[in-house]
Amino acid sequence: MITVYSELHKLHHGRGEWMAGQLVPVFEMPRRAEIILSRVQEVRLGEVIGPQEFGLDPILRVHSPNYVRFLQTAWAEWSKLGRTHDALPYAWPVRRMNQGLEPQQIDARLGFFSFDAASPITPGTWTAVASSANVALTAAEQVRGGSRAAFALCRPPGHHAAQDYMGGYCFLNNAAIAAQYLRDQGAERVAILDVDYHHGNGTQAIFYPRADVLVVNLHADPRVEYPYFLGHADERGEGAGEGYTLNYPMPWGTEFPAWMERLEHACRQIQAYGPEVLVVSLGVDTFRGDPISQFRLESPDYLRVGERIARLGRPTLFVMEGGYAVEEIGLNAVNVLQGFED
Ligand code: Q9C
Ligand code: ZN
Repeated sequence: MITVYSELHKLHHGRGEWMAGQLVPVFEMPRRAEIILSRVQEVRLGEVIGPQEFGLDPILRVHSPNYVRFLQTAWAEWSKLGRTHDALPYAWPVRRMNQGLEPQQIDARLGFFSFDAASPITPGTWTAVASSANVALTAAEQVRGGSRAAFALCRPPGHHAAQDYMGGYCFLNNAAIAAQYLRDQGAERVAILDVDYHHGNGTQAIFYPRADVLVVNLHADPRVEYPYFLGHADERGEGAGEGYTLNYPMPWGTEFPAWMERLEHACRQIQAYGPEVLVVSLGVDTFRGDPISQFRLESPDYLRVGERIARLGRPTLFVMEGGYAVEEIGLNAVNVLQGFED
């Protein structure tokens, strides 16, 4: 299968993220994508191509204009104050504080357009996130053009970003942008299967009222795990979208057999929906050795994951999301793709 990759991801390299009362070195680092690329090349998965430029239109089909403008200008506004270190928010509007009016000052804007302090903005962040979206869109074009599958080696990841907020290392929702693009190019029904350890709150929020994009999440229970405020089992969509959001929260310590039971159930729901295209939000932070996660999948398990997804028999776009056991991330992610292919 073809991999789409851009070196521009390296322009996004935060120094620290806020965790447990401390600024700690970022987990979401450029080396992640480099190791995945090396593994793609090592196993000769297929050709590696660069992204085409799609411009702002497909991004604006998912994200609000104000939010996109914020991402484009945040670093300039921040550095105008003489700040040379990464931009991070420190104050957020909560219940009964903000009526949706966009603030002017950069610290207020950072809080207004985010839900955590784990997603630093650096001088190259906009260029990197725009190129990550182009990577997903280019891979979507491959699938649209008749390929059985394509791999978007996206970095930064995207599934925590919603219409108008960043968070969880995510700025633009690459999978959602690709899914919307596939809809706009004529696919009647698209399914998104999110297997990242964390709930894909951004993707869920974007498609929550809609029946034309089925969103299925397998993830750690938000009662105990980030992103905490979305992804419970009783969230099933709203209005016309009711029944088209499916959540499979699992406890800390979940092992592969229990995880695979949920994947089996999820795949049957996807089969019944009958999507023209499948988008997989591919996180491998379900790995036992992941430094911020609590599931226990082993490297060979990822081959089985790919095999099961392949049995859905749909044109499939894999979009890279999380995974922080950096030395093993290439093996684990590419195992899914190899399992899919054999
Ligand atoms: N104690 C993705 O996998 N911080 N994002 C969690 C854990 C945020 C993960 C802190 C994790 C975001 C794309
Ligand atoms: Zn994750």
